[in-house]
Amino acid sequence: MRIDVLSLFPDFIRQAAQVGVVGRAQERGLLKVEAWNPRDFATDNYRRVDDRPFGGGPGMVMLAEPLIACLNAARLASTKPARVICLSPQGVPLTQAKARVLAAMPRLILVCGRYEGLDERFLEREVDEELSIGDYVLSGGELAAAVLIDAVGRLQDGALNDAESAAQDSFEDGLLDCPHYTRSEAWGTEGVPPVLLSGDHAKIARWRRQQSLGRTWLRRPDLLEGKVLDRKDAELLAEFQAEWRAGPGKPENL
Ligand code: 9D3
Repeated sequence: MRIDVLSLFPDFIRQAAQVGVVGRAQERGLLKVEAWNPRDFATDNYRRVDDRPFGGGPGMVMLAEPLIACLNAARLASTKPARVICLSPQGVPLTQAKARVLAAMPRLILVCGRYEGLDERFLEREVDEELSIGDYVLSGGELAAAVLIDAVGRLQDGALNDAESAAQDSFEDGLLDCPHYTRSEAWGTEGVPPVLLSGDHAKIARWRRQQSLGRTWLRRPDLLEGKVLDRKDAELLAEFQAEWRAGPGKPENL
């Protein structure tokens, strides 16, 4: 898969795409990330990429022309058909389901906004969809693009080791992950749920599933909303809820 990114901070994108699983995917030839700077395609003497908004008001808007020229140059770098995505606070939310769809595409071109945003006509004419990464305010689209590249890059065939396998990911079955523990010099086994030290693998699997269900209920009840639990899961959650209501009863204890 190929991902081209239009950004006024191309070095940030290049750096981000060299880290961890995504960096390794690039080294393995599973993914190619290339960054393009719209400023390199500005034609005036000042290399301007922004201007004041029609109608007045505070802030600046990204000019269409440098973006169009930059997009055309990026398109010509490969014959693969590309889906053009703008990272924007006005976009539909990025989800794991969306990441899976995008990961199966041969090529994406990501457009990162700065200032107050892009000229709406560029969005209408050149952009296929707008994506947001959540309901908080960033100062530009670059971090959001890095998030999308990470989510999509790790889904490329061969990007993950067996241990990292995407199948066991928290969001792949719509639940939060269970707590994890390992050896500690300072704490020994203090505070480790005894079941994890019991060696009873069926009991351990049951405990982990119950923790996943319980934490999802406490922290992300929205994830349980549209979900039908089978008999076993419903039982595990009911038991968790009973214990939680009897016990300290505070989410911060989880
Ligand atoms: C006047 C209101 N604006 C500033 C507070 C709107 C605004 C413009 C541009 C807010 C943020 C941005 C820059 N953000 C992104 O480019 C962005 C983003 C985000 O802010 N949150 C979540 N996902 C994304 S994807 C791109």
